Amino acid sequence: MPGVKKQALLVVDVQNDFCPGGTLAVAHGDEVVEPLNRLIDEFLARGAPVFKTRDWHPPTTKHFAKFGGTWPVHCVQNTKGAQFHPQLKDDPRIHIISKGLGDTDCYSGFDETDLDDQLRQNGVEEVLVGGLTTDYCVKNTVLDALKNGYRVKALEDAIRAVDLQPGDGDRAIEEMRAAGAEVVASKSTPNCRLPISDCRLLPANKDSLSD
Ligand code: VGL
Ligand code: ZN
Repeated sequence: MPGVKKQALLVVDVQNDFCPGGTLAVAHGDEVVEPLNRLIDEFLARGAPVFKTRDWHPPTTKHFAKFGGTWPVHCVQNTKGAQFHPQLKDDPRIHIISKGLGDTDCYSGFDETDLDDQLRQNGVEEVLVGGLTTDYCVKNTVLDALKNGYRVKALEDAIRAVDLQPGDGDRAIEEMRAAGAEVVASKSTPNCRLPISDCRLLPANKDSLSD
């Protein structure tokens, strides 16, 4: 249908270690779960693709401070900290993308993964991105998606920042916007149980009609 972009939802790193109680906990990280669950339901209901990325590090990696990197040990493969938040919707139709498998930081879901191939195979033109963390993996995933030619909507109420330096999250939002991402409220995005071709007629989705 002309003017309608095929969308995918990208849920970035909503894992225990980035949530309160985790080893790299982000303030209010768990608050992204509710808006993202709503969108996961909506996307699945209209047959649109949903991707979850996960940080999936080996026990020894230069990503961790104790081996020369930046971060406390987090999201080690097959540990509880690497599991998705227990309340985050699970469904066999959701594609899982594991990243950070070696010594490189891999802050982007596109870094050393087949995410771009999978999006292309699904005919995706626009991605909605939410999750953790605003200033690292969300930002880098958004910037790479733009570089790879996708339209991007960053879900402002469904992301949270590490804020190693105060203001990092706000600066990351400005960087994403400057690079061409739209920064939107998750509720302004398609929210109906009709196929996308009917969904676009609802007032809440008028923005997906323009271009
Ligand atoms: C992330 C720091 C280290 C992220 C991953 O998911 O944003 N941040 N590893
Ligand atoms: Zn990491």
